[in-house]
Amino acid sequence: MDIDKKVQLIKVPFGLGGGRAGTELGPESVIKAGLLNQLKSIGVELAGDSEVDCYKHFSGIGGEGKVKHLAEVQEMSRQVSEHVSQAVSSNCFPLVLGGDHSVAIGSLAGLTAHYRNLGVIWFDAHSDMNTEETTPSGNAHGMPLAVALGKAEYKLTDIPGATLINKDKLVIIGARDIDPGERELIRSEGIACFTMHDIDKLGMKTVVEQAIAIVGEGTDGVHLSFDLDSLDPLVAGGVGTPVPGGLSYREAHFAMELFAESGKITSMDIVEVNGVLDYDRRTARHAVELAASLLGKRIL
Ligand code: HAR
Ligand code: MN
Ligand code: MN
Ligand code: MN
Repeated sequence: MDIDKKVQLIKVPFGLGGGRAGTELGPESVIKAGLLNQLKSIGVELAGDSEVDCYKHFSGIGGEGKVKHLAEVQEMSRQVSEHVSQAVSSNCFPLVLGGDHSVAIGSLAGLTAHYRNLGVIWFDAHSDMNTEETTPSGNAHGMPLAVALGKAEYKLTDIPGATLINKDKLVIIGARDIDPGERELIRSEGIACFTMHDIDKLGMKTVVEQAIAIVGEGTDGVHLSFDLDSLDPLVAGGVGTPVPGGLSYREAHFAMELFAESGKITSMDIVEVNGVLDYDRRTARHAVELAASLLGKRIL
């Protein structure tokens, strides 16, 4: 990133897009794990922080319809979009602390209001591309990319000022749990998706180079959305939907350093840290380290 940009912290204590209680504690958890001190120690200045006023209390009851808590997800996204948009207007780097991954709907909406050609890097065990028709769970955190690409009924363009993201400027990294409807969409749309298998074969260095080649050209901003479940559950077990066979801490950390070196990333989400399941805060501490590395922390 542009190191003289200040970071605007946007806390989104929202967990209704996921199926388990605890993700709404994510922002608090990541801050308690030392985010502010980390940023200070690497010389990143904080412009300020704001908290999105959303439904803080988890309710397992889903409500009507194919997607649980859709109305709440939509209202939260609209608000996150405003906060993110405001941060970009003030020439800040938005750092969004979720919350479950549905908060990224709001991030992407706020970003596309400013960047006409936004690139998106999506670290995740999942591909988050289910529609209302294909979702096996009804949980909105499995849908943000379908919303952003305009493939679901609920579309990013339902949020004032937003435009859809470009499927040719989206790269998924770390996937290993893809539903049938998502697989079809990834194939038919030709979306770049580096699965764990690809990472094993190519190595993280090549994967990141290829990702940067895709999003680095013809974009005016690049958002990096980091779902902590991209990490292996043995490393980061404090997430709601763990999937074995994930990224090592070392791979993820190296990827953040490489993206930092590219100077291309203009915003970031940290999502799916579950404050209840992450009883020893290990996952939150990893999140802090990874964010710091993306923002320019150097070992030497
Ligand atoms: N694909 C599954 C579904 O749609 C699981 C999605 C889990 N999503 C997240 N975000 N944790 O990546 O329900
Ligand atoms: Mn996700
Ligand atoms: Mn995930
Ligand atoms: Mn999850």
